[in-house]
Amino acid sequence: MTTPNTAVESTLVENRVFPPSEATVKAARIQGMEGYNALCAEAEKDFEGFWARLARENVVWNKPFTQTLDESNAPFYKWFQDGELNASANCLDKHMGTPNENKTAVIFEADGGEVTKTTYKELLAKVSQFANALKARGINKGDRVLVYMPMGLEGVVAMQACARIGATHSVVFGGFSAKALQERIIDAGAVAVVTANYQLRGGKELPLKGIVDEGLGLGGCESIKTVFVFERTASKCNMVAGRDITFTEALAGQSTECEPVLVGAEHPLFILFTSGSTGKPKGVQHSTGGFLLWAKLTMDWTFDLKQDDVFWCTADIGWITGHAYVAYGPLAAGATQIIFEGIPTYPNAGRFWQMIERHKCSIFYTAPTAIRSLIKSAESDEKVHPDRSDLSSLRILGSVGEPINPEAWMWYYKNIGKEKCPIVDTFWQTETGGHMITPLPGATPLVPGSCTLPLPGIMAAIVDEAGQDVPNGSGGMLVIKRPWPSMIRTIWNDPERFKTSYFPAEMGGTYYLAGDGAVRSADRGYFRITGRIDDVLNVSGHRMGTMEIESALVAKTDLVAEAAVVGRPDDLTGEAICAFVVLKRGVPTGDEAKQIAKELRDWVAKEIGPIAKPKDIRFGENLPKTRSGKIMRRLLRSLAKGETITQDTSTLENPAILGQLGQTY
Ligand code: 6R9
Repeated sequence: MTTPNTAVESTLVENRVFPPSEATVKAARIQGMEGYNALCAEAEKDFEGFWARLARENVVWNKPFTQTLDESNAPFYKWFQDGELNASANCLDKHMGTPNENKTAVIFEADGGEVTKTTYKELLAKVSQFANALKARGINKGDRVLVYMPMGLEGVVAMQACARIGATHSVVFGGFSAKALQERIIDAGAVAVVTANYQLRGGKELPLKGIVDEGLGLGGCESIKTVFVFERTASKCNMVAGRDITFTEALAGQSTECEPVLVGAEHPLFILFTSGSTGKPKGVQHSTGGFLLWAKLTMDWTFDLKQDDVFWCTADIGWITGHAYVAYGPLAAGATQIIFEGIPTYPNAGRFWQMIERHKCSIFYTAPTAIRSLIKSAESDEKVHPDRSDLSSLRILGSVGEPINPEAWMWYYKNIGKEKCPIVDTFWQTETGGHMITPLPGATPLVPGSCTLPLPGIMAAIVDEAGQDVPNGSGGMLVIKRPWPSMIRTIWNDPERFKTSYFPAEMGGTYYLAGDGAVRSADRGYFRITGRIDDVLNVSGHRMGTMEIESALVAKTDLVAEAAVVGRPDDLTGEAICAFVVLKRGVPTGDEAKQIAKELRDWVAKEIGPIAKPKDIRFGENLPKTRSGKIMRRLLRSLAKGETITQDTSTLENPAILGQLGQTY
C-alpha cells in the first residue's frame, strides 16, 4: 500500500456550500439534516432492528426472514438468511395490478436515434419468455450465465430472466477482449453465454459474437453448452450448430409466463468481475436479498425517486452502476428509466442534453469523465452547448465512478442543473453493491468535490494502518466498520482472497477496507475521497489493475522483457495509464519506437480490452530498481507525471536509466 495521494488538491480549500432549497427539503422523503440524523440515530440505537424494518418495507418476501444478521462466521456475513424471495418478481411482478402495470418501465434510445418504449407489463412478458428459453436449454437455479451484451433492453431482460429462474449472471462489459471473456467464463464455470451478433456504437457495427467465438476457441470453456445470440443488426454472424441459437429461435413458442423461482436471501444473484491489486480480476459475489434491498432503498434515499420521475443512469450494464441503477434499482422502485445505446458524442456531443429534453429526464446520473469531456465539447462547439437544450425537467443530478473535481462540479451545477438541482456525488464500489457515502438531495448541504456523509446505517470511518480513527483533517484509509446488507459476500472461488483483501487482520479482521484514501473536513466531518491506495487505477471511471496491464504486456513474449505500469493524473480521464517497458531487443527510438508502442497498445487491447491501452509508453534498457531488485514505483510515478526527480536515487541499482525513461511514445 502507498500513502494516499491527493488527486484533487483544490478541494482542500473548498469552502463553497450549497444547502438544499426550502422547497426541495419540504418535498423530499428525507427532510433536512434532522431527517438524516434521525435515521442515523435509529441505526445506532438498534442496528439490526433498523435493517429489519427497511428490509420488510422495501422487499417483497415470499417467506419472511426471522434472523436479520448472522455474524457467526465473520467476515462472511449473512443477511436475512432464512428469508425467501425472487429478485425479478421484486422488480416486475410486484407492479402488476398496481397503477405501474401499464407505466413505461424503459425508454430505449438506439444508437441511430430510434425510440422504443416498454411498459412494466410488457417487460414482465419479455423477461418471462426469455426465462423459459433459458430453461428450455437446461439452465437451472444455481447455474452461471455469462452476459456479453450491448446496452439495450435485451441485456436487462437477460439479467432479469436469470434472476427469475435463480441462475447467477455474470455480465462482462462489451469492450472486454476475447481473452478477458474466456478467463471470466472459466472462473465462473458458466454454462451459457448471452450475446448479440453485433453492437452499435457511434454508427459503427462492432462484433460481439465474433469475440465470443474467439474467446471460446481459446480453450477451457467446455462448460458452455449454449450461446444465445440477439440479432441486434441484420448482419449475419457465425453460428455453431447445436450450441448457438438466435433469440428469435430461442423465444419461438415460449410462453410469456414463467413462475419466479424462490431463492434464499443469500443466493448469489450475480458475480461481477472487477480489478484488484493482482493480475487476476476478482469475481465479486453479491446476494439476492441484501443487494435488492439496497438497489430499491438507494433509489428512494439518494435519488428521492417520485412516481412521475424519469430516471437516467448512463452506465453500461457491464459495470456495477448498470447493475444497481439500470437493471435492478429503477425497476424495483417502479421508475420510468431511459436506456441509451451508443456513445455520448454521437450523432453529436450534445446527445445527453438533447436526450434529457426529448425524454423529459428529471434525474440524471453520470460519471465525471463524461462531464469533463462534454464540457470540452460544449466550450469548443456552441451547437452542442447544453444551453441549446431545454433542461427544465431536471431536478436531481448525480455523479459516480471517481472523484469529481470542483471545476467540473460547478459547471455541472450551473450549466446542467441551472443552480437549482442538487448534485449527489455518490461514492461506492463494485464490492459495496450500492451507494455508501453520498449527499441526500433534500437534506445535505453540498460541498463541491465532496461525497459528504455516509448513508444512515453505514459506519464509515477513516483510520490508520492499525485501524485507529484519525482526527478530522488528517488523511487515512476509508473503512466501513460494520457490515451492511448489500456488501460483497465473497470472491467467487477465492474466499481466502476475500478475507485478506477486504478485512485486514491488522485492523481486527472485521473492518471492510475500501482501498481508497480519504479525509474528513475539519468543520463538517464531510468525506473527500483522495484516490486508491492500492495498485488500482481509475481511468475514466473504469477500474484497472496495474498488475493486470503488466501481465498483459509481458505476455508479449517475443518483444517484452519487463514492464511496470503506473497511473498519472489526467485532466480528462482522471488518471492515465503509463507503461514503462523493457524490450528484449534494446531501446528503440523515433519512428520505430512509435511503431512498437502502437503494437503494444493493440496487444493490450486484445489481451484485456481497449480501455486498458496505455496512454504513455516509455522505453528503457531497464527499470529503476533498488539493489534488492524491487522496482521503484514511486519514482516511476514521478517520472510519469513529468516531475523532476528530487528523490534520493542513491539506492538505485542503475541511476543512468532515468534519463532514457523520459521520452513518451
Ligand atoms: C461505483 C463504482 C470503485 C472505485 C472506488 C473509488 C472510485 C467511485 C466515487 C469514487 C470518488 C466518488 N469512486 N465513486 N471516488 N468519488 N463518487 O465506480 O465502482 O468500478 O468498483 O470503482 O471508484 O476509487 O474505490 P467501481
